Amino acid sequence: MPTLLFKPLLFSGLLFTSLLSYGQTPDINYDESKVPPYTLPDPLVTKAGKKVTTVRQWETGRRPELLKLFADNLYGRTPERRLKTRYEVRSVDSSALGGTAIRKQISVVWTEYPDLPSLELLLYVPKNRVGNNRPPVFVGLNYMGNHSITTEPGIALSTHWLPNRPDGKVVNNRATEAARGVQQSRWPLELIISKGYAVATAYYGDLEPDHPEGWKTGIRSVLDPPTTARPDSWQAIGVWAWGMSRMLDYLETDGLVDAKRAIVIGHSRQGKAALWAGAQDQRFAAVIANESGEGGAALSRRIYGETIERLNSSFPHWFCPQYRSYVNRPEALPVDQHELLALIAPRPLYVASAEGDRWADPKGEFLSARHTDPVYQLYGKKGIGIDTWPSVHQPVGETVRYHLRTGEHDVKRYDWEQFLDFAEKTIDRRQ
Ligand code: GTR
Repeated sequence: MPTLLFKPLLFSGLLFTSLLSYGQTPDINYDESKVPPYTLPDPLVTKAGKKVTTVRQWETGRRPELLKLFADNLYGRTPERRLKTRYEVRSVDSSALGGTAIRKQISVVWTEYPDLPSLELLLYVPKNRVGNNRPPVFVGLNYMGNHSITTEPGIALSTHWLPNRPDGKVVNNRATEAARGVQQSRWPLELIISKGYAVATAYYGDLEPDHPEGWKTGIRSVLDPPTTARPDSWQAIGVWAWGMSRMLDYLETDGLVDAKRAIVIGHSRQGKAALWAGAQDQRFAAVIANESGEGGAALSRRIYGETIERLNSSFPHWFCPQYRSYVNRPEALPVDQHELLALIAPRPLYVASAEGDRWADPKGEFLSARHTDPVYQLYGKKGIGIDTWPSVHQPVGETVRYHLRTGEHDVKRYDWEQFLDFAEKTIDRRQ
């Protein structure tokens, strides 16, 4: 039965793909002079047309209204039912990373569903934290398994489904020993630990493998499956965001870190998920979205790079069915992405772009961050503060910060250096 009912979703994805191949969808625009004019909705004006002028009006009226609009139209509704969990500590190594860190591996087991893959957490905590206070913690999902973020041999090789790799390091959708450290450049642990920050990560496929059938072996197989096929049914981005909140639930129970200073972070599709997690779950003290692009930080109404059409035809399992109704008409969306970013206010927010990542529309990401300023101002905070898109390696802004890095779509040491500096200037001051 699940398979049959899921077919309409897949079919609509195929339909959009075929429309594309018949040329009915405009080509991807990379020409700044061809960006059509657009008007953004005002985050401080309610659906009923009332102007929001106080924090109270924002928090009790407009903010919940916007959250619901994003659930209804993009990410789907996050189920309220809690899954029962058991935390099983698998290992503790108090001399990891050359003696500078404590490394812990914890399985989050979904006790009502013994067949559901566990969420495998990997936690690194610095030992050098000055002043004996507990460290803030970065919380983010990784793409290739915990074993991919470092070559430290004590890390359990993921046993869950992984996308095959042309280099033969993942075969038959299972990791091999050769896959250790394949994404270590994205997680400069020594740097993060040396600055006094902890890191908690897990493989995003533990929550839902990233393909259209992935829900069948993930959280959605037991929690609001797509067989209900509502326009606002949650999909994979919603599940990944939910999973980061479940990581935070665990961290609240672990005395090694300060869960009140948790920074949710994500790159690309995980940047979209991190923004949605931070918007919904105000326990996250700060949010970092690296090159999150369409459906993330980038403005939908600005036609440059990836479009709603391409996003949904390539990844029919990411966003709620309703989002597809905005293909080729982003102006009909009742929200735009600056309003998602504004839901982070007054907490620190970092939006990062790369020059070579035109697909994600770096300028659209900047403008989106810029247009949160009025909401941060309500709280007396300074956001981006300038209108001109900065040149490369010129970070701008205060509580909302932005940079454009040279190079391609990736997470680089430069990005982490800025994120760490930002964290130090914002949430780290709050002890
Ligand atoms: C792309 C997708 C982007 C971004 C990226 C990624 O193919 O079109 O929106 O999510 O994948 O996650 O690396």
